[in-house]
Amino acid sequence: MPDGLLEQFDRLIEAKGYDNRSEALRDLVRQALVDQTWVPAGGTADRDTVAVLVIVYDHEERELGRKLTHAQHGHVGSVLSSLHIHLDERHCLEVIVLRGPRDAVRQAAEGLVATRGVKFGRIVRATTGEGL
Ligand code: NI
Repeated sequence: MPDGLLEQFDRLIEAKGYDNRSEALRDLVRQALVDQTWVPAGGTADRDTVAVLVIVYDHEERELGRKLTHAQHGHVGSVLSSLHIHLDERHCLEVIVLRGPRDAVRQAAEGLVATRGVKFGRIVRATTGEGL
């Protein structure tokens, strides 16, 4: 590895609080392997996986609260749990944990984020940890 690159890497891992390069490298490799399982062209469409979804929406707009709850019931095999927080009189934040075959989880998560009226949506493409 070029010296300049290694120096930058050492500064990065110190800033992130790693004890040594090995720890940091292990995390980078694991992250790359998890990311790879989510690549659409990968042969892992049926792989058991986990995703965490965060959405913020106005529950009074277009009956959105009801629609989003209805959509989650439609994916009852994938939705493991959800946490609902009333942020103010209108806005809600939900954290939804999904598990199941990769493409089913992806479809459920992306469908919820794409629901009209959702103001913020972020999907964390995670893993069951198996094999890492
Ligand atoms: Ni609410």
